[in-house]
Amino acid sequence: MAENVGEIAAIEKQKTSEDLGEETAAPGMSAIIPGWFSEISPMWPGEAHSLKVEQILFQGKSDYQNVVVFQSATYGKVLVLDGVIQLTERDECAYQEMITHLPLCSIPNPKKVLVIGGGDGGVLREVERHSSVEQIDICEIDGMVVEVSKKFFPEVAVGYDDPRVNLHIGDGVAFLNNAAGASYDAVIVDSSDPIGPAKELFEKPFFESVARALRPGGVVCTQAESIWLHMHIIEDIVANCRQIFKGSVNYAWTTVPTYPSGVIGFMLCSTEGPAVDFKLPLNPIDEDQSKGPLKFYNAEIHSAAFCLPSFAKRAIEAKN
Ligand code: 4ZY
Repeated sequence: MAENVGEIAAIEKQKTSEDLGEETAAPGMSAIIPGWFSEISPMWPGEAHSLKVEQILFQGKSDYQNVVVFQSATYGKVLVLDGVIQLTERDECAYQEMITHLPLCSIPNPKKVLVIGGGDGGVLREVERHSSVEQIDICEIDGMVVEVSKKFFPEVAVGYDDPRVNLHIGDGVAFLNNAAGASYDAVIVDSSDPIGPAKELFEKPFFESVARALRPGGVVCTQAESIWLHMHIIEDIVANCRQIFKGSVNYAWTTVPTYPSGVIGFMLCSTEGPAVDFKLPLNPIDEDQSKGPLKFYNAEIHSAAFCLPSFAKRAIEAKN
């Protein structure tokens, strides 16, 4: 870990947008218009969302991916992994609050929670709003993501300050395989896209490991891509989850303006045991003002997140 901090200090440079012309070829930083960051990926061919760059704050290469932080003109600081926007200061609340509170508000008194991925710490910050939670384990593969978040995104990385958190830097698949069976009330999988280090987190054996680690009636919420771009991926996830999770299996979605197509989805499943109705939140979030008010999540948006456009509803129901 200390090695990573040194690496960050060594490669950190103060760059202005004028420098960007020569940065266009840099891995993980693709700009089609000078002074702009454009998100180009085979995961969304033929389109590229762009943000105006004011200053590049950090560029590094970890053992797993390229890591970039830049100051944008309108979305605050932005974290980019392998050329894909992971969070912006302006809209991170939507993703972090929804991926966390959709599962945790669906079961009474969650106590033991596992986060896979989520190295920026934002999901931890949200889990901590639940006073019933006694233990939060997090397994993030890339130590550089944790260090960069602590340095550039303190309001997100604040999640690491809670004594209930146990951070493990390592492979989430191996961590789950070594976890005791039936040990977690909830597992939250905050992954990047299924190319690169997160690929295995979308595959059937991973979902089997999650189900094994959950107690009866325990819940999982995984990042499950965009209905506009990735219906085929979603259909595969749904088909696998229906085979593995014998409680409920539901798809929900929300808006995140800086994610591809402006939306992102979540797969929510429960294991056999006490029934879970994900559409009806039953566990309130504590009104602890020291953590600041929720910016995005509320009980109405929780239930609404499960209402799908007809094309997505048909495709998902066909997997029943
Ligand atoms: N970690 C959340 C996330 C997932 C997918 C994409 C961006 C952010 N593309």
